[in-house]
Amino acid sequence: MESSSSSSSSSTLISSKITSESLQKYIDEISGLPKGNGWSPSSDLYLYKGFWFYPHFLPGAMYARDHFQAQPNDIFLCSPMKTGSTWLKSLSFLIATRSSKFDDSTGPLRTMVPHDCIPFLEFGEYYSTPTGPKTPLFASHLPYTCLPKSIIDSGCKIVYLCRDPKDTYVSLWHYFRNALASMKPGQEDMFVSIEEGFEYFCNGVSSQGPYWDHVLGYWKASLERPQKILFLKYEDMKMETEACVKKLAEFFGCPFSIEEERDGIVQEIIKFCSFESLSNLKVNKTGKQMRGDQSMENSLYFRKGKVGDWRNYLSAEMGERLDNIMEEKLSGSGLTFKN
Ligand code: PAP
Repeated sequence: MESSSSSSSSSTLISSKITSESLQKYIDEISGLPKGNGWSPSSDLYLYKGFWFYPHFLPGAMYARDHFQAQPNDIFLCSPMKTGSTWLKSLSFLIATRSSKFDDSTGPLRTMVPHDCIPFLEFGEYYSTPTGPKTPLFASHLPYTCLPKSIIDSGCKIVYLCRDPKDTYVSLWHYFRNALASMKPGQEDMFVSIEEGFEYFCNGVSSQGPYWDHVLGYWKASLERPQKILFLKYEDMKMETEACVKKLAEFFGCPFSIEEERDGIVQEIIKFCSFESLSNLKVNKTGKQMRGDQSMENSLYFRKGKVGDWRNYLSAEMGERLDNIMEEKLSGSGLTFKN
């Protein structure tokens, strides 16, 4: 599964071409957007095309909107935050690079956090060029309607991953609180309580929220173009990992051969990408990433990796309330998060 040279050149374009002039243009655009509470006194959310974003997501997203030229063979791994993208990226990276020997293709994942193995569309300013095997894979947290037009026009394939909103919320709250503690020690005390953050989430005010609109955008698109958009849920990936990995390989256009299955390649990929295995790699345990001028621990991407952990943080009533909101918002769509 080879990357088109043009896809790697378009990604390079994003990383290197946000000049201070265009950055200023985007900063001006952002400053004109409606603001919302960003869950801590030091950050605001901005309403862009109907979704709330932290400002560091936006210049890259706007640059991609204006300049990103997708190639038909590019494949996008899209997800709202904290729905399992680290896991999806690892699995997809190994599926796509397995033509080199398995030990060779795991190489980059042994030394780089999975996010650094696949370029992030909207993180132009943070994007570092992957040093491992090239793939046609890109990642994005952007809602469907915020994707650069050329991705849709070029008929690119998209894998979308979402997760039960209750676990997503709990994961999101911990991630931002811990990231604050890691990057600005002491400030985590000013972060919203889990109950307060829940109110914001239920009102749609969360990073790339409303969560239900993010999910619905891709769900509807996947119904319209099922051959181009593969819609996955974290819970299904947990329960039927092998079936999901095979589905991914088929969707990417590189199904596992009978020989590969016989040789246990599918199982090797699953084992290498399991929570236990990835979270215990040195790079993910003790490594750090630069985010602008601040460093952030890679271990923040690995917390528990469990289904149903929300029960340890939210009351049954809170869970029911969010379930009811989702049911109402998704009604008539054919999509449900009920177990
Ligand atoms: P991101 O939005 O910052 O990229 P993302 O990877 O989408 O985060 O989601 C993180 C969640 O996936 C965490 O869930 P938790 O907070 O409920 O624990 C994280 O633990 C979980 N996760 C990370 N790696 C794996 C994995 N290999 N298998 C299963 N879950 C994982």
